[in-house]
Amino acid sequence: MSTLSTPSFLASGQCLICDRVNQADAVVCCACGAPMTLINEAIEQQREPRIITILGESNVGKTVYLGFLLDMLSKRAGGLEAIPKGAYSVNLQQAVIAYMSARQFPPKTPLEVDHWKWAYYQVRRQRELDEEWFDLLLPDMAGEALAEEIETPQTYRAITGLLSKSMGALLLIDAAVAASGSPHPDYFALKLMSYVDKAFAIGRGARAKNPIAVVLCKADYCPECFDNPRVFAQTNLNRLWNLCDSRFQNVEFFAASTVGALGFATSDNGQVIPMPLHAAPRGIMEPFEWILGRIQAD
Ligand SMILES: Nc1nc2c(ncn2[C@@H]2O[C@H](COP(=O)(O)OP(=O)(O)OP(=O)(O)O)[C@@H](O)[C@H]2O)c(=O)[nH]1
Ligand SMILES: [Mg+2]
Ligand SMILES: [Zn+2]
Repeated sequence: MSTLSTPSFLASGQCLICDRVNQADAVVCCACGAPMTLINEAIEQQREPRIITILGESNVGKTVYLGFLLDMLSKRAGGLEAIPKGAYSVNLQQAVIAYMSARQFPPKTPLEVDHWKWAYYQVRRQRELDEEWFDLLLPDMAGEALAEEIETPQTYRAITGLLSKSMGALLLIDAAVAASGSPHPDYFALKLMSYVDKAFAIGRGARAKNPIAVVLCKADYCPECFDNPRVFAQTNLNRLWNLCDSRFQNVEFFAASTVGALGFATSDNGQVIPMPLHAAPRGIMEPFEWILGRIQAD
């Protein structure tokens, strides 16, 4: 039996995400659906994990991005040493890499919170061995759940809880759709950031401090994103740009893409499906490293 006691920041059986106290044998939190295994990890490390939330509409590429990010972390990209905690932390990257190797994109993330994948990682800079480890919790939520939560706050207690506890966020946007002239990604991001503003607010009128990396995904469709993501955002996502400028102190813009070449196939029902012919991750680590730097500087 473990001799470790519950750390002071947690009550016994308290959910790490929404703070509800659950029965000792609960598998998922009865209030928000988050897995209770996360608590065991916090108890073992005796440290509260720092949460970085990946936000974005359905189909922007959250699952693919996070899968590649975790995989690169476990290969020590960016001079970071990262250790996954528990098999559940490896499931997401394994699934994404397996699909991509089979020249397919992974399926949509299910709406139900207990089907989301949560990655719990211990991270530190490899070269600075005297540097302390810190724990990161990176959940992969469903974009449709997030959309419902924004329209009707508190629908998904896991999202409400996650944002109120997040140290930082990655906001993913479909750059290809924005570049085509559609205002839709800009409006969605505007709603999302006004929701985030409430969660991160530090006082009336003050601009939120938590770092937010805006990631322009699928930049392989519009490579000009890579040249100057800020200019791209100011031009194609002007409403979002203005809100960030008014309400957030710590925002940076990045471009990312995961595929080198795409092929297209037709499904049985006549739908055209993109197929990743080969994976070529680009710009995946930069937003994450930027957030880490900001969080550690605090
Ligand atoms: N060209 C290109 N397409 C991408 C890239 N990443 C994702 N996609 C496409 O975007 C689709 C959705 O990616 P997901 O990662 O499943 O999106 P998601 O944000 O997790 O969506 P939900 O799970 O519904 O919230 C994929 O099926 C691909 O068609 C990329 O880097 N380049
Ligand atoms: Mg997904
Ligand atoms: Zn909970």
